[in-house]
Amino acid sequence: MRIAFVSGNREKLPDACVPLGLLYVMASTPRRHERALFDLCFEQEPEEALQRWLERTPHDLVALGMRNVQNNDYSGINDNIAYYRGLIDAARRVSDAPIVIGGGGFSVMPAELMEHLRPDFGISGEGEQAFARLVDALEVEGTEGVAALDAIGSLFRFVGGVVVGNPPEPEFLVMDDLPVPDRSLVDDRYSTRYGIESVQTKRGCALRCDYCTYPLIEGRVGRVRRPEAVADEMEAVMAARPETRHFFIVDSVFNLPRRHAKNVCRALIDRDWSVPWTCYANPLGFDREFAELAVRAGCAGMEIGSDSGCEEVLKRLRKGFGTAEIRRLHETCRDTGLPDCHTFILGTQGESLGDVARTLDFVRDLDPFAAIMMIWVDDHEALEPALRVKRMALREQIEAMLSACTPDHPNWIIPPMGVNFDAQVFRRLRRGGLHGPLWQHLRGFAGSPRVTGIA
Ligand code: B12
Repeated sequence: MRIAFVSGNREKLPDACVPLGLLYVMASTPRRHERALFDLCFEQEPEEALQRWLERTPHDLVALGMRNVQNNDYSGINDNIAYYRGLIDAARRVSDAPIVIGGGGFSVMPAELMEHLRPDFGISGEGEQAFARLVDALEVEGTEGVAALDAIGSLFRFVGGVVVGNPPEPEFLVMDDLPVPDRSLVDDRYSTRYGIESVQTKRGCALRCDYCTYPLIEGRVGRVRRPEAVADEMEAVMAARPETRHFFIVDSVFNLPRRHAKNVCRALIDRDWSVPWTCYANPLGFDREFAELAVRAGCAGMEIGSDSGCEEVLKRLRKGFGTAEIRRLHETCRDTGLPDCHTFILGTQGESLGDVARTLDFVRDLDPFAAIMMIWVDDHEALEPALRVKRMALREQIEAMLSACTPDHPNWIIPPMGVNFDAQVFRRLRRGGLHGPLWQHLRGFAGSPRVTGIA
């Protein structure tokens, strides 16, 4: 079968991200199939570009990667759905091939997206095995073919006009069994313009944070890679793309399990690794030895989903840690010279304005290297009109509080209000030769602005 893989993602904030998930799926597609990749990230007119490419690329199946439903301030959900619907319609105008969609964005709301986007198939969660089995099943005709489709875990399709989703596979994939993504297929502009690469050291997150969608994508069962395989992959990326300036370890939380994270750091140290990298970290399982190893292994900073400075809110969000653990993490970072950036989400369900004020006080007192302030976005349609009005008023009050704080906190980033976060800031940052997350360039520990060129 000839498969046309299409990466739909065009988001470039905070960075353009290589289509790692789609590359994993491609790498696991049996060699007997022809595979071609088209990445829409840098296309000016994506629908037209897709049509032109499909017209000149013989194919029997279109495999579309959908990474994001939301954008950075979580305001763009409708835009992204309309965009992907436009891509599918455009493909249909020039191609009769079935369309299968998958990716992190698709996986967070697969049934709804099937309805909105109307592809032929959708695969939710890890795609490697399910996609390979779908390709096989599509080659089988009649009732046997239908039975083969029924047996594919997390496959969505229309049966009698209604969306039907198969139950997930009982087992998750073993990461060391998966072929490594082929970076030679990746557009040069990811490394030449943005300089950032992505690497995954494990899948699965056992944490139970109330709102989190990550387990929908990679499950709760942790599956780690051999640390040497991670280091091999990172070295291979540098050999192929020496212009790479930064890596992002895309694991949901890198430091859990702690032993694995330390071993990855040790594998990098053994190879005198020096290219900076960033990861997500959690106050649980964060100790001094890990921080020290990470610094020696080239870590340029860690992003922590601290979420709140209020004990009750942290409990309600089922974070599993309190403010004491956040403080301990910050002190460890400060003592080991590891920049820490904490994300806080203000105005979650049940949170009062007083709770928000307590969180802002907590952040001021904590004084982390950087803080990212998000405002909770409600699903307005699901709210009673009276509650909707109340929640909208709370949002306005939170915005007013944040506006009052910003002059004193140059190291606070507030994406929903465009504070220290818009396309222009990023353009100046990259033009100034600075790579990696923006927050790492905002200030030094002493509080003095480190980079003046971007303010
Ligand atoms: C690391 C990460 C980041 C890093 C990326 C750094 C980098 N250089 O790569 C940073 C911090 C920059 C980031 C930014 C954003 N992110 Co982010 N990110 C992640 C995270 C944790 C991992 C993504 C990843 O690379 N995974 C590893 C790859 C291998 O997995 P994968 O892409 O999911 O692919 C697998 C499956 O999805 C599937 N699959 C993938 N493609 C296809 C295609 C087909 C045809 C099929 C069948 C299957 C398939 O198979 C793959 C292999 O198993 C995920 C959450 C998560 N745990 O997955 C969120 C996530 C992808 N991000 C998300 C979002 C929204 C964003 C942002 C828009 C802003 C934000 N608010 O966070 C920006 C957009 C950036 C961009 N340019 O697109 C959402 C997307 C879904 C949604 N809710 O809209 C996620 C799911 C988190 C969430 N909130 O729910 N992100």
